[in-house]
Amino acid sequence: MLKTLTRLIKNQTMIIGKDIIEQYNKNEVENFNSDFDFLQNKLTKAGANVAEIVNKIADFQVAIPSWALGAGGTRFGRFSYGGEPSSLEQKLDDVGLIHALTHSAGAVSLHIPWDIPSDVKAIKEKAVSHGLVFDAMNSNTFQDQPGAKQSYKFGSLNAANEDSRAYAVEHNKEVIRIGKELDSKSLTVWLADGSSFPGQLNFQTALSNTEKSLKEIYAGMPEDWKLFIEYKPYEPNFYSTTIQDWGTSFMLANACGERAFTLVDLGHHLPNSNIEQIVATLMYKGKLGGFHFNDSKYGDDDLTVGSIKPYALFLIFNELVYGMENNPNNPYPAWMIDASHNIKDPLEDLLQSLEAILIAYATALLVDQKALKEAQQNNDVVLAQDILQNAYRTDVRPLLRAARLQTGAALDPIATYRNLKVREQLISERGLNVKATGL
Ligand SMILES: [Mn+2]
Repeated sequence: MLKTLTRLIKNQTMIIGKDIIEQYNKNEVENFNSDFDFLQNKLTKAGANVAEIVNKIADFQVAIPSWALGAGGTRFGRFSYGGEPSSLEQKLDDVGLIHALTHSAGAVSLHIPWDIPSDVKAIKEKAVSHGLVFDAMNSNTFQDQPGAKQSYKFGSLNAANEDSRAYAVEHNKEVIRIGKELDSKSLTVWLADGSSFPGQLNFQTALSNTEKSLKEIYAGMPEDWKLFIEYKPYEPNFYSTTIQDWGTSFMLANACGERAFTLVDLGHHLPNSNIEQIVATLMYKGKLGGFHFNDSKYGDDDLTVGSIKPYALFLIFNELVYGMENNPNNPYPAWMIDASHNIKDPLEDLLQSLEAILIAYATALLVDQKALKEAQQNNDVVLAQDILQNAYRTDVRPLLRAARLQTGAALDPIATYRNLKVREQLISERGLNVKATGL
């Protein structure tokens, strides 16, 4: 049964063809049609352009990071998941499976040195075969690699030790070199740099060292590249982090130049931060370059997108949609899921995250911006809130399914994934006790 539904190509790689997906969609298309007709009528009557919204959903692509395909861990332990990808090729295959099921994950974000391609040409061909492009490259100066000539124990770009700083700058330049070969166009820098005890660091020296180092990296980028500077308030350092918040990142991006931007990671804020306002502020200044999706209850929990605070996610998307329409000075943001999964099947978790992202995007597209502006102008607080919540409370899932039907993706990606026994097949191909590289 399995063999007839999935195709094995020469190196035993599982791919899901459009014909197989079509076959599964047939069972659900009737239910879909009635749900979609109902919603389409309702939205059209309210003045929405449904076809345009469906096209926008179909076009929305989120990069999958290479480290999200294996089971993540906590500092207390890690529980492996069978069939994890143990090479860059297999990681691309996994992203390819997600993309085949959703047509929303057409990009992959690599982490260096975990994913240095040994054969660039073969890797590029593999990506093309899955319809994938290489999004932002990620450098790693938060851990020492075997044989490292300098240590990042006391910082990298901010380090008091000049040799550590130079070593970290050189690593970022190496990441750019690899990224250029893969036709990536951006570099994301996230630093663990900070201090765990008062007095450990001179704040101004650390900041000044970071600025100088980032400027050197920026100067080493090709003209058509962007630099994304990611901030985070704490962890792994618990007293101070040198790039602790959006303001610090924004300041450093401005110091570097016009192709440097702030990157917002949803989990990198103190509890109850108004992230939607941060998004609005950055887009107003044309400086929101990258976006990392996840969800959290307390800190950088890296939970499935939309699993804890779906309304906050909607409000954030409302600002993103507003900014994409009203801030032409802001580049189109680079979207990525930045989550780490400890107990779920990583691929199912990514499918859930993609669904949550697209739901938030679709509901934000339903916000009647004209009516909202009027309500704000009239100081009609009740109406303004209602306009947002009317959009939020609309079940937009038929719009997502319409987009997937349009692109040949699965009406129900997780059910199709399970029906096709993808995980079982990955385990039989790769084994039960493999560990994704980098984890
Ligand atoms: Mn991140």
